Amino acid sequence: ELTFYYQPLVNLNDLKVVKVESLIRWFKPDGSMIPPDIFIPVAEQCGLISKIGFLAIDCACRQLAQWQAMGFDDLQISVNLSSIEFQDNNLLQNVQQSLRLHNCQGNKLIIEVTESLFMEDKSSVQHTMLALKNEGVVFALDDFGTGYSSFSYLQDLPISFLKIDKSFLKNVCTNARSAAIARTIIDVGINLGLEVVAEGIEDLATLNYVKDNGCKFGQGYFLHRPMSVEN
Ligand code: G
Ligand code: MN
Repeated sequence: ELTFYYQPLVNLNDLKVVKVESLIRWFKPDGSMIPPDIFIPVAEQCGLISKIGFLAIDCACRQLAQWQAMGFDDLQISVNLSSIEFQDNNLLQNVQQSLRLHNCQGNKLIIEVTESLFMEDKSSVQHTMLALKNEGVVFALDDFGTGYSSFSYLQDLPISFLKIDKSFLKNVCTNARSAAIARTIIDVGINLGLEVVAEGIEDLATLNYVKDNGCKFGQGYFLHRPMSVEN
């Protein structure tokens, strides 16, 4: 009953799809959907999360290989991992296994983590990230600005993409504070040499705002909704 939806991420200059984010979905036989923020914490508590983490990585690599075989050579795919999934002892091994099995280059796989990871032991997080980076894997910091936005972790961890949380972009055109926060996060990302992604773009005005402020990548219902691979 677990499946993956895929939401494209575009270059805001030409609107070309450059990456795809994989999003886990649980559809019950009656067609109803249980959102991941409900079942992931339960899976974490009952010990099933390790299998879900592996499934997410393996399905992403398999799907990427299929798209590459269709000619989308430069496409990258991202997977969302919770802090508990990220700290799974088998993570590195699982990533290596899936990359090899599906014949994927590590630099085509992006792992999205959230700032909650910043509450864990920095040297252990850094160690895991460096080991994965050694395989080519790239990191994105998701939902940025809503958690423990530590500059010290931003300084020390090998993060390539900063994803501005959608809550700041929702009111960018009506709320001066949201606009200031969005603009400031874009500046932080640019000044740190990171690629900035605006997520949750729902209209043209928001797209133009982030683009005019230097944001290179965007994602959101205005551009593309998450969809099944058939769609
Ligand atoms: O935590 P993360 O940023 O990975 O969450 C992605 C979630 O946000 C997905 O479940 C996706 O369906 C949802 N999402 C994607 N684009 C938009 C959007 O434009 N608006 C809103 N409200 N949600 C979105
Ligand atoms: Mn994400």
